Amino acid sequence: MRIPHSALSILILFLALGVHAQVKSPAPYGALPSTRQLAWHELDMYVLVHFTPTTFENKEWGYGDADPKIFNPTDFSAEQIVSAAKAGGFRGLIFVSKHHDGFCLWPTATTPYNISKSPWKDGKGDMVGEFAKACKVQGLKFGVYCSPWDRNNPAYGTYEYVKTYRAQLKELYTRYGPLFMSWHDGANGGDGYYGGKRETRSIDRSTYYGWDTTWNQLTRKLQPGANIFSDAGWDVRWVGNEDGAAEGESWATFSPKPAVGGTKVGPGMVDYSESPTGTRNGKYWMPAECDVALRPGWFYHPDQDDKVKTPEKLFDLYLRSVGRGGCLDLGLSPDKRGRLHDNDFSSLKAFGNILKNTFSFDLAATAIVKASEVRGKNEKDYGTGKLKDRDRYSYWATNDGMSEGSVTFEWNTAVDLDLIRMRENIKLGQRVKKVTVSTWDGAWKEVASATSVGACRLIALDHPLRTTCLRIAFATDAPCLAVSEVGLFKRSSK
Ligand code: FUL
Repeated sequence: MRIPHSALSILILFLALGVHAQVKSPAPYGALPSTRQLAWHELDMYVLVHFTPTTFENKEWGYGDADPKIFNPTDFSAEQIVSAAKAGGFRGLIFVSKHHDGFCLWPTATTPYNISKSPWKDGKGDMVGEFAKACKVQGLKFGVYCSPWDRNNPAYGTYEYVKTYRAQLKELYTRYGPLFMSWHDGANGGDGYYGGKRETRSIDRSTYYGWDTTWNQLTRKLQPGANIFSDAGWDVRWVGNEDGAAEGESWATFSPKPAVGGTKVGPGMVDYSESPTGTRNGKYWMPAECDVALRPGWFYHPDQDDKVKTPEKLFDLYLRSVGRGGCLDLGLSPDKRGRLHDNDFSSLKAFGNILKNTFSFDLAATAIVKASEVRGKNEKDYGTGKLKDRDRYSYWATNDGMSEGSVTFEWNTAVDLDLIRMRENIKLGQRVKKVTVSTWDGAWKEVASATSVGACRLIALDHPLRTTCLRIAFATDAPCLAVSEVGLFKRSSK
């Protein structure tokens, strides 16, 4: 029987598709990130800018009684601050639109204690707007921090103030375009000016603010792309310290527990003991934000001009935050001019150069790469080429039932490397529980190891390694591996 040519082509196509159809894609494992969290992971680093009357008082926490007239920057430039962040490789900026002192940096209808009472731009300025605009122009994402604690507001402690706080968020959410983050601090209640009463007011953190209502009815509705940051999420958790570092073993998954004596979790109400590590196979996808200031304080103080973190220190923090699957949130402190000091600018720029030069050349690209196995022998969808393509969501996978696997890299001539970057396809969850790095020297010799991987794991070797053959072995509790990147680099000192 003669089969018509067209039917034959269809048959061939069908068989070809059939072969691939046999390989089902891996099932997701455990808690998974949302679209807004995936976008957050892709940022890696952003900055947090503190600039309020507190800067002009040379304090860290304004009491709420500063005269708005002292807020008068002589040479404010959102462009300068945003361009410094950009030169440092930061992809977003959060502006402290209101700190604990209660002064609103935008012309709000919710309190007279705001920027319209300052001489800056004759009371017609809007600093939140200036930062939002500069970020848009320079391609950085924009977010806001609005302190729940307000040491100026006479109504603080009553329901009236909660309504005011919500109205402030509503203004911020509706005036400045899409936000990548809404940042909610845990510092709450205590002494303050409170409209002249100068007293101590305490609130019940678990009931006072009504966070569920605020976040459900305002944040999620008006800014669905904004990640909610607090001590325990909803989207991003505080890492539990202000040193900018997660633990060596760090999971994006987290099962937050109430602090001792409490019943709820939320801003200022969490047992921080697991915040730096997260919870392996935890209930929620709630990765760690690692916050730390470029200077010792969050606000500018002239006597800290020589205490700006060096580019090398920033790179070390990068390894401990981004390199442990979190994001680095670096505090920037404009001075009274409304600009970053030269020392801050130079450090950021030099750090950005180190990052660029370190990651510009991937030695994995020049290697012959072999995997212990490829899922369904389907090189096209799950082969080792996916490890090098810089797509965070394409991946090399093993077959189901194969919870261990390795990739080897071989070069004709020896290469020098001291930094290994690995990523999992986190759309399928955080799966890897162990990584072992070995070189071949007549036998495999282990040179480094790690536990968690997730969105990014950087292993910095103590000494540069000269080798022609490197093996990276992974293990998981999930039915199979789904690794999206292995990059091999040599650190640059500038
Ligand atoms: C803390 C605040 O109390 C600090 O003043 C600063 O804003 C920092 C980022 O968060 O908890």
